[in-house]
Order: sequence, then C-alpha cells, then structure tokens
Amino acid sequence: MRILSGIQPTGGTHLGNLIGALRHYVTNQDVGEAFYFVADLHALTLLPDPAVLREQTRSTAAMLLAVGVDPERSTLFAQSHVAAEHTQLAWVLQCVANFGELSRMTQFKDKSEGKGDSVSVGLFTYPVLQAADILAYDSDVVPVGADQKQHLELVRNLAQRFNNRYGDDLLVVPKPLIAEVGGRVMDLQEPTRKMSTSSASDKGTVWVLDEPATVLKKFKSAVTDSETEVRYDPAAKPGVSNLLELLHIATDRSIDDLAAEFGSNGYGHFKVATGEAIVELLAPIRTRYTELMTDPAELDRILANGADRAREVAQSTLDRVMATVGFLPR
Ligand code: AQP
Repeated sequence: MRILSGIQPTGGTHLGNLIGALRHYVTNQDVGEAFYFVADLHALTLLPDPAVLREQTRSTAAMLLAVGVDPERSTLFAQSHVAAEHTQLAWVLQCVANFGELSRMTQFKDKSEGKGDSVSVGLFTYPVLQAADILAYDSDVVPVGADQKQHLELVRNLAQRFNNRYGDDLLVVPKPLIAEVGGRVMDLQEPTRKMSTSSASDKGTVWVLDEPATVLKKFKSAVTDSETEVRYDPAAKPGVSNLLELLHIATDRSIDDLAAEFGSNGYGHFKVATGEAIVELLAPIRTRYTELMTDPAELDRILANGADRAREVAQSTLDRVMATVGFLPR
C-alpha cells in the first residue's frame, strides 16, 4: 500500500496541521510505503519572498522529521525537486479536468474572494497539481485534514475519468484518510472556523513552535460559550468540543471521561489543563526541531535522497501516462 501526503511551507506549522495531518504521517509510515513532501510548488501561489520560501521549505522538512517522519522508513522530499514529473502530469490532468468543477472548489472561492480578475491561474489550477502529486505515486491512501475532502474528491474523479477514457486501472484511485476526531482543529478565537495559517488573528492559532507561555495564554483566552458545562457537542458548543478533542488527543483519555471529570464547574481549570497537555505534546517536537535546524546540510541531504527515490516512482507513472494518451516515444 502507498501512502502520500504533503504540506505547504507557508508561515509555520500549526496545531491543526499537526493533529489533522502530520501525526498520521508518522503512524502510517508503518502501514505501507510512505511518501511525504514539502509542497513548495503549491506555496508559490502566494508568491512568497524567495529567501523566505527557501528557509521555510527547509524548516517544514525539519518539522516533519521532528514530528517523527523517519527518512529510513519514508521518502521525504521537496516537491520542486520532482517538479518536472509533477507538472507534466498536472498538464495532462488539466486537459481532463473541467473549468466548472475547478470553479466550485471552496478553497479557491475563499482564497480568490475580492481579487477579481487578478487572481492567479496557479491558485485556480492548484487542485489539479495536487491530483498530479497524488496520482504520480499510485497512492492508495492520503492522510489529510477534513478541509482537503473536496480536493480529494476531485482527485478521485479525475483518476476515474482518465481511466474511463484510456483504460481501467491506469491510475490508482486514492482514498482520503481523514480522522473523525481531530480532522478539523478549530480556531481558538473563532471555533466555528478551522485553525489556519491565514487566519485574521494569531491568538486563535497555536503554532507548534510557540513558547509554552504563549500556548498557555492562547488556551486560557480560548472562546467557549456562556454555559459552565464541559460537554461534547460540536454544533451547540464548538469551542468546548474543540478543546475536548485536543485534550483527548494530547492525553489519550476518552472524551467521555474528560467531560465527566471537568463536569459543570466552569471552563477555567479545563482550559488550563488543555493548554498544559498541549504544551507537553509540543515540547519534544520543539526540542528535536531546534536540533535539526542546526544542520541544514543534513536536511538537504535527506531531501536529495528522497527526491531520487520519488523521481524514480513518479517518472515511471509519467511514462505510462504519456504513452497512453498518444505521445510519440522520443
Ligand atoms: N485546522 C486544521 N485541522 C486539521 N487539519 C488541518 N490541516 C490544515 N488545517 C487544519 C491539514 O494540514 C495539512 C497541511 O495543510 P496545508 O498544506 O494546506 O498547509 P497550510 O497552508 O498550513 O494550511 P492551512 O492552515 O489550511 O492554510 P490556509 O488556511 O491558509 O490554506 C493538510 O492535510 C490539511 O488538511
């Protein structure tokens, strides 16, 4: 079984990325052959400063390693190091995708809002490049957060359409792996919105590299509701339910147990306990990340090895696709 997923090197890694995606990268590397990449081609849609993009690509790779991705058991690479294969496959898939379905992608609608005609074509075709990233590796399973569900559905549709046109089983139709609990970590200040790199206020986003005191402060000021009962009910009590999910994940105790323990005594103690559990969860990751960042040459070496392995696999899929659609062999 092949497992593949990617993360953009944009603005730091937050608790949503860690809990919705990265921790599943680690557990899944024992389940099958895993490919994880830093999505720097995708990050270019925001046209970051070149030096910042380089720095964040390395630091995102260090974050994946710090969380527990093991380069001996997984292929870790930078997407741009396999850019030729990913973008050539993306071109073929762009010819299979249609304008209407891409226009319906909610992430595109959100991110292009207010930009009119100046919105970049890269932002529009982003999900097709994502399809190429996934299909190039014959991926069976893609661990992602719930926000990627619609994009994954598109990837499945494109693979099926390609197979219907050119022959069954040419492309593997992947399945998203979205955790029921923790698949959508909510903003601490606006618990009806997902925690996000681009949210308006930094107070609602917990960064993996935040100092412990900052993490605690963010949890203490988390928005809840006007009741006093700690109860799991995401629709009626989104703030409390988000904290309960986080505390459950950080402590491995059941949500029912935790709700019973904190009961109806208000939220103060509950918020502090959640903040402290998250501080504990993040501490070893921060330490390991700091160590890894002292040796950029080693990070580059790991990424170079990963790219060699990734290119081998992606090239073979690309060759198959190119021959299938009717291009002459060189
Ligand atoms: N709030 C979240 N809860 C659970 N999973 C999440 N992911 C993102 N936010 C949450 C998952 O993290 C992985 C990497 O996401 P990305 O490459 O899109 O990185 P990002 O730019 O940091 O993501 P954001 O925060 O969602 O940025 P914006 O909002 O600016 O686009 C993916 O698997 C994603 O599902």
